[in-house]
Amino acid sequence: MKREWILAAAFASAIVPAVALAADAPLTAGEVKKVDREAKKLTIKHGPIVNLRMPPMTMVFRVKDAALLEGLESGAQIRFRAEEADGGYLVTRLEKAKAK
Ligand SMILES: [Cu+2]
Repeated sequence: MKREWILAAAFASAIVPAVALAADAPLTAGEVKKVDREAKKLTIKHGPIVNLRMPPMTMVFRVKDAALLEGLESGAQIRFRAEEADGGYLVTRLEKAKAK
């Protein structure tokens, strides 16, 4: 019984962080610098992106779906999720940050 418990604890501590990173990484805060609806691209000044191990910077992302750009203007504060795809970075989730 005790041995099983130790194994379970070891398993959980090894697995949970990886799963949390993949599925449930926190959204990254950012400020929209430029919206290119035609090319489905977004320039974002972003904070650290945990799942991509990326430090804060301003860069261009492609967006998965043009609908993510709806009602978005430069200067907007957002929270977003980005993933690596096809040699670039793709925004897969985006929401407007709550007004301060
Ligand atoms: Cu970046």
